Amino acid sequence: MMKVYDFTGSGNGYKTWLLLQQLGLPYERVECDILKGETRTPAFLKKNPNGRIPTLELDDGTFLFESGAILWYLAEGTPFAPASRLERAQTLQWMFFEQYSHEPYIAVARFWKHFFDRLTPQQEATLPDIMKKGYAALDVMERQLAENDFFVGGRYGLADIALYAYTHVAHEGEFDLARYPAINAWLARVASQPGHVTISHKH
Ligand SMILES: N[C@@H](CCC(=O)N[C@@H](CS)C(=O)NCC(=O)O)C(=O)O
Repeated sequence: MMKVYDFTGSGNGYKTWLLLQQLGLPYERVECDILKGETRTPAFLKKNPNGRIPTLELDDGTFLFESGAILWYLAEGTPFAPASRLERAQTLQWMFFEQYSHEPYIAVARFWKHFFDRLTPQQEATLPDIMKKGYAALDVMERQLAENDFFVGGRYGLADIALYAYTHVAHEGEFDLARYPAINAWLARVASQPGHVTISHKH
């Protein structure tokens, strides 16, 4: 059975097992406490040299890391990954956007505010810039979703899973989503997909 190395509350981890749930694939979830450095041990670095969750262990013992790569591997040949060349590229376009322009700001602000009681002086100093860039990513999403029900091809797919993970908990990073009607309507559409489970799902 595949194993997902994960940390409770991680949006990156959530992406992978949300898709596994929706595909109806069995998996074992292995909790790794990143706050205690459990992904930085020599044993874990043999699984993922980058020392992070999510990491997927395949049945043959191969390890895959990076949530986007794991999503792509799991979705290949299923309706979650589009078949056309253009829609595949558009899916990657939004997944790269998520990793470069969205996750580094929205996930980081949420991590600092949700997992720690107080910020370090350095975090306090960089937070305004992080929030500004997070809002810029939400503005981009709002523009796309004002015209489209889902990110690619009018259908729920990998790009939606990748972007849903941290957008739906952005309020935990104190982002105000009230000003984004199209994002809110999309969040509800994603949450109503068959097999959807929440980030606090009990495995
Ligand atoms: N780009 C990576 C980011 C993975 C990542 O940052 N994981 C965090 C938790 S959400 C982690 O494992 N941090 C522990 C550490 O850096 O030691 C992905 O999408 O999988």
